[in-house]
Amino acid sequence: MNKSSGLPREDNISRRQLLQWAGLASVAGLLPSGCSSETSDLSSLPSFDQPIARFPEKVPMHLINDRAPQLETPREYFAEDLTPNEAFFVRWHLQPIPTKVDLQTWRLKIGGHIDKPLALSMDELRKMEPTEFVAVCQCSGNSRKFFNPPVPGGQWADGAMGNARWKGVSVRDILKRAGVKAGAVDTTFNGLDTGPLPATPDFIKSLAIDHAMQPDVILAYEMNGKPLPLLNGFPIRLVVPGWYATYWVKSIWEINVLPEKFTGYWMAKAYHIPDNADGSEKPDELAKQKVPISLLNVRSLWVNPNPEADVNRVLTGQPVPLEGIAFDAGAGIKQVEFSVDGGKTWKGTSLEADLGRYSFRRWRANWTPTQRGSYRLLVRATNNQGETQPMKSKWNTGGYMRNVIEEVTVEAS
Ligand SMILES: Nc1nc2c(c(=O)[nH]1)N[C@H]1C(S)=C(S)[C@@H](COP(=O)(O)O)O[C@H]1N2
Ligand SMILES: [Mo]
Repeated sequence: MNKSSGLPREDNISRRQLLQWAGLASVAGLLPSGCSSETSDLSSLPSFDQPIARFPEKVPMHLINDRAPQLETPREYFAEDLTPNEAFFVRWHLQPIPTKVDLQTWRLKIGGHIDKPLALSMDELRKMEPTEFVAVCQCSGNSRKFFNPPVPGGQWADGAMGNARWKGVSVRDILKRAGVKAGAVDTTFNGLDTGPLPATPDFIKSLAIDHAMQPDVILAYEMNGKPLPLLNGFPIRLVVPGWYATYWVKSIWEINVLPEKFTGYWMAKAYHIPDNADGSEKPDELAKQKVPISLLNVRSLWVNPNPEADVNRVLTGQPVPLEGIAFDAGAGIKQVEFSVDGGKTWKGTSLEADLGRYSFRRWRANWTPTQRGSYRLLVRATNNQGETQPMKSKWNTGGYMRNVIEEVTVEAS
């Protein structure tokens, strides 16, 4: 266990372990032909101080951890509005993770404080009225590697997020079928992963019953028009639009309604943030009151120029196409501005097609550098509630909710 957070240990990357996992996957018949776990000579991705690995159903991705798998989406994929399933980031806490699910025997069980316990097959779920929308799935610890002073946990750059079209069944419709009893308080969601020891707390998250009954909280069986990859939660995962991905429980097999608040480890201890407006604290003055993380804060990220490139060269007098994405918890992006003078003055960008309030919103602008030299470009999003991004980064021990204004340096010649 990790000393400070109590979260499962983040092992050092070892090739032996990667091969073990790949071996396990191939035994389960999951490793498509041509897949390899070699960490060399796999792709032409730009330099990044993280090894590259190829897992079943995935393109080569940045390997943050291999047991349990944590794979980061290379930034290039954010040039697409919908993140391809094969490049969608992966994060599991507990090993073993599901490597095979047989839909013949798989059932979704609904129990607890309800009138009628259910065990639904995938066919039955697919017969129910579907709901479909685009939403960002972002890990609470996205961009954690930029925290200063550094904090323990997966050292993600900005690729622990993805945007997908999710299709599935409202949790509400399922709970209505089961008949929620009066006095229901919480709803728990349990994935097929269990952990190596009986004492390891099972990965179970909960939503207040009123939240679970919101029509856009769904059990998704499709992602971008296809079944979910196993690593992203096949056969169904919870989609909680606007909320951090820790609630988006993968490979769900059990839902329970409780007449009291759920107090399991993953709600009572893990993924807590300081109980203040921006979830921040100081390294030498840690917050005394903490609360479970919930809504995404507003962010904008550069796609071009690329902050992870070794160098971005541009020419004076030539327009530079600026491009990136912005998103928030669902209020919607009002405007995205950029600055080329370190934040003294800001110019607008144009927002592209609106794919829905929970989606990435692409922005673009042109900028023509007039003088040679180094420029620090900044980008700042503001949502429809007036929330925007801070100039100075916030800090917390969890390494959560980073949304400082992102900068990228370009060299004009
Ligand atoms: N069953 C299960 N679901 C889970 C997790 C997990 O460890 N087990 N991790 C959560 C966290 S913290 C994140 S960031 C997302 C990652 O989703 P992805 O792997 O599809 O990108 O899954 C969430 N759902
Ligand atoms: Mo996460």
